[in-house]
Amino acid sequence: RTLVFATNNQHKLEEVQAIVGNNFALRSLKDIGCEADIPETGTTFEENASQKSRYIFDHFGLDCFSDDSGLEIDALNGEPGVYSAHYSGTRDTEANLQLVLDKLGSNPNRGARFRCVISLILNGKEHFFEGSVEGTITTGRSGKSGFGYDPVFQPLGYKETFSEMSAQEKNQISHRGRAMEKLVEFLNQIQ
Ligand code: ITT
Repeated sequence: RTLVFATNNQHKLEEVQAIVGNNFALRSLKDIGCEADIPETGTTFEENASQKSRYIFDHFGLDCFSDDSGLEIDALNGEPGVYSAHYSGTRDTEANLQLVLDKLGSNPNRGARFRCVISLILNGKEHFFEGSVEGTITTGRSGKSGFGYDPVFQPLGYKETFSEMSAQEKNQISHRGRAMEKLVEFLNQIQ
């Protein structure tokens, strides 16, 4: 089975490729010649995930899935949430991360979660898969691997941030790993 993964985020693509392995072939937006900046105008992960997968289905007629994800911080009323990719007004990871640290300051309430919603369109029908991981926002950055807010996110029950973990360790407990696990299980059941 071949599926398009509707993302422009190379890190998401690598994480997801490692999860699906040889189970099915992934095609990127580049592979199908899609250079459009797919509009994301929703106010929920579900809406944005739908917009991305529907765009591919409507324009290319291909089976596909998309990932909309982000970081929800309790003390910031769930921000950055759907605005995680451009919280500071730019897509600069450093600036976004620094804004989160500045807004939290020395606030002792540092609870947060990563959420991921996947929209799969198979034969024109949409299915959703969700995953989340609880944790805390550290006071400074630690680690080099991963992407986005990984250097400041410490999952519950662990002493390391996502950036201090291997890709495999992160995938085992992450929001994306959990959502993808459900998607793979669904595909295995119907084929
Ligand atoms: P696509 O829409 O092209 O898939 P994107 O990066 O714009 O790529 P989103 O709109 O879903 O994706 O924004 C997700 C943002 O949330 C991402 O850019 C990171 O800032 C953050 N994020 C999501 N998952 C993350 C993870 O596993 N580790 C660190 N940050 C993450």
